[in-house]
Amino acid sequence: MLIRIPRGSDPNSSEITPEQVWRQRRRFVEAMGLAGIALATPGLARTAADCQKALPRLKGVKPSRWKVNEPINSFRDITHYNNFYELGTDKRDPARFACHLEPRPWTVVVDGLCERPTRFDIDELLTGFPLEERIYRLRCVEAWSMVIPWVGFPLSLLLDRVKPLSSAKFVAFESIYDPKMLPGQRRRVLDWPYREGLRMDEARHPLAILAVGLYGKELPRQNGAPVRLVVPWKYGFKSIKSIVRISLVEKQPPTTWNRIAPDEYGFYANVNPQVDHPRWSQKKERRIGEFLRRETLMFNGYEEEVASLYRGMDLNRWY
Ligand SMILES: Nc1nc2c(c(=O)[nH]1)N[C@H]1C(S)=C(S)[C@@H](COP(=O)(O)O)O[C@H]1N2
Ligand SMILES: [Mo]
Repeated sequence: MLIRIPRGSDPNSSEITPEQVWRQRRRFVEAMGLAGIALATPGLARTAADCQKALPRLKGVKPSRWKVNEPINSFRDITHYNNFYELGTDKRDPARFACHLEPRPWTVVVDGLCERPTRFDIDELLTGFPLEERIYRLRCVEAWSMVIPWVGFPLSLLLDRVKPLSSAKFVAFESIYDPKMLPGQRRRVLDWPYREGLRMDEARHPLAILAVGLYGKELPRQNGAPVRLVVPWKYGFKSIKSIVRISLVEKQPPTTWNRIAPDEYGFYANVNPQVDHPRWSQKKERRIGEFLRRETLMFNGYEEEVASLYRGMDLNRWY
């Protein structure tokens, strides 16, 4: 995401050194800041490459009819160009700091307006639900995109287990909050923990999945291990990573980006080439690994499946 992150540096230093040198130095100092924090914690004994090698292959994964007929991005691209602010704000930071995130032990609490609030151990999620491969486009609001072979299961199956009450109109999601594990959380770049939300009918749509893997293996940490949401018709920021809580609620829940910049990031965040972001056009996107930009598709190419969810809504207003 593009935000103006408050910086602590002295504004006058730009007068002393040429602008570019100053910028480079500032970037270096920032990178060192995170690396410095990182070195002080045990995770860095392993390199990101070690963590990736150790990813177990998921068992019993079935192919699904959901596959985009476009080249799939490489494992390298998918794991080295990430947005995961808990692990740093640069696209390369999540890979560098990935090892800090320890995906076991892990529980996901599902609670709120339901008959059977439940704590799921992550391994119950891996073995207790039918895993499918879903090859989806992921389109970031920053105008780049990728095609990713996720492994996961429909979110609706998890919701069924807890038996939502009829008063539950929205689903709220919360990422892990643990500044010891997540060096990026030691700075207030965002209002931690990261939060997202869906309307109940969106959450129950068959395209919305909880992903527990990609390329047939457990999720790499930088992609949101051990479990993250994937809502392919919406901008990537809705696809919240490293989830620890899913709550059924009556009112539209607050979401991280909407709270930071409500005029830029709406609750709905449906991919919409016809509605410009206040600071740039949404008409085109750069597929990572390609040179020419592509036309962005309405609802990220899933119009036929999801347009009915928004019938009658003014998408200029409900962006
Ligand atoms: N917890 C958390 N989830 C997050 C983010 C984040 O910073 N923190 N970034 C979002 C954004 S903006 C995008 S584009 C996608 C990127 O997912 P990927 O790195 O697996 O491609 O994750 C989303 N989920
Ligand atoms: Mo994004």
